[in-house]
Amino acid sequence: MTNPRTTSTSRTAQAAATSAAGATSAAPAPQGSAQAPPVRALAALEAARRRTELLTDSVDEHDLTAQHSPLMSPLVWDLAHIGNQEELWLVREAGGRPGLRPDLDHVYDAFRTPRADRPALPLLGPAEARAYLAAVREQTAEVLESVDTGPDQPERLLADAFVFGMLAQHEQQHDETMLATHQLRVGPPVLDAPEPPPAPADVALLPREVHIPGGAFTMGTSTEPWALDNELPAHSVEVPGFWLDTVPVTNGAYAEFIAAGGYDEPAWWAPEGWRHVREAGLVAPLFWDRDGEGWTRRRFGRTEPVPADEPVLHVCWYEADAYARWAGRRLPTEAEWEKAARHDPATGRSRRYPWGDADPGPEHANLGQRHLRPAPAGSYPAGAAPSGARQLVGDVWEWTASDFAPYPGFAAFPYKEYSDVFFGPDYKVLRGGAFGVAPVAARSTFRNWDYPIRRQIFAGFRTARDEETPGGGPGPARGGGRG
Ligand code: AVJ
Ligand code: FE
Repeated sequence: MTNPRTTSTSRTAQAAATSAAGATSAAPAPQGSAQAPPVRALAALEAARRRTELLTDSVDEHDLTAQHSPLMSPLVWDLAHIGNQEELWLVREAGGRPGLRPDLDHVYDAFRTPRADRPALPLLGPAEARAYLAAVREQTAEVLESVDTGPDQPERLLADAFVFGMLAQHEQQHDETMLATHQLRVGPPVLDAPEPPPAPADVALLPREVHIPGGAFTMGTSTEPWALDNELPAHSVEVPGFWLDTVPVTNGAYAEFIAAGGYDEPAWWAPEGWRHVREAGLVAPLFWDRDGEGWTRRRFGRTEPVPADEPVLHVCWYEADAYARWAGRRLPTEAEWEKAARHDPATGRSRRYPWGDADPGPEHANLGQRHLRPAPAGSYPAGAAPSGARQLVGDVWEWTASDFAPYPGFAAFPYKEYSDVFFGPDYKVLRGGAFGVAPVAARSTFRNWDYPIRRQIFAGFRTARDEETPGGGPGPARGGGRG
């Protein structure tokens, strides 16, 4: 392709679908992948790069360098930051090479300059940034050919090709961030993708909630080779029995909360949430607009009616928390969420994914930007957890009740600025991953976090209740509305 910016939008979207599947089509394996570490590493890095190109080649120079929201970096900052982190951690630190542009470190250090101030930095232009990423990737390929990535390699960055997996996940996380920038960008649509499959026939028969029996389960992991530091180590957690929504809360259920005056009733809101909702003037999820009695939403440059049966998206933690209280319920804790997503009561062990240990396929979960929206609530029966809960991985990030905290025995690796500096009460944990999360960065142990006021991330939620709390009862799953 000579000029990638002239490719049709549907072709670019198909490219995302292919890249997402490409990195993860390995045969099931109990731990990690059946592929040898270097093969898996190269495939994961290449899949990430195809997606980076899709997201940055689909807009013109102006859109690459503009700031589309003070919450986000210019796309061209994310682009070169991807290359700089690869140079820093893979080429220099793990590969022991001098690197290409150590002088760029301070420009692309996320901690030096907050997102709102990044347009003022002396950034590489789009063409320079693309050339820089290509040059770094050449060195990465040389490092991969010259090092031992076997499990017995004593250098921890290299064992099981961890640093390659870490950088593939880092690039994919910034791809997700850039997808959020695309969603915030105002202008004609440039991304396109096939619609997710319609809801399966049994959706109307699903119970509204599933029961997770009480007892200990293994949270976190000490064996997943590409797990990031905050997922380690595996440890036992006692979780009392509870009930969890079978599916995420839907737009239809959330619209009932709005119609019932949910945004005007302080009793439903945490005190700081009430202050925020008043000050910011929130009345509905981000990107929603009134349309007579109903609602429309803007999605990647298109305006459409809000689909009632789809998991709600672009709500902040305070909105999720208020909805749950209105519904007579609460958000699940992080431990409850992970137990529901991993614990197999038949064997007593924790799975890699809700459906088992096999890497995610298109039948399991809505991941990898194959689609540009969540699938209807109740989709992906093949991805169900042992409890019967669906869509725990994929579709929408799910807010949990929990603050972001280290597990017992946590040790920062390889740098404190990935997780360590964020631990504490300022951030709430999100789990499961959304439609724009790559399979390589989606696991039942993966932890995401953000401020409780943030709505630009692809976040929804589901609700829970204690065994002793009345509620639930019969009736179809409708995403945790009043039953
Ligand atoms: C895990 C999504 C909160 O974007 O701030 C990217 C991921 N860390 N580069 C973020 C990350 C460093 C991180 N989140
Ligand atoms: Fe980063």
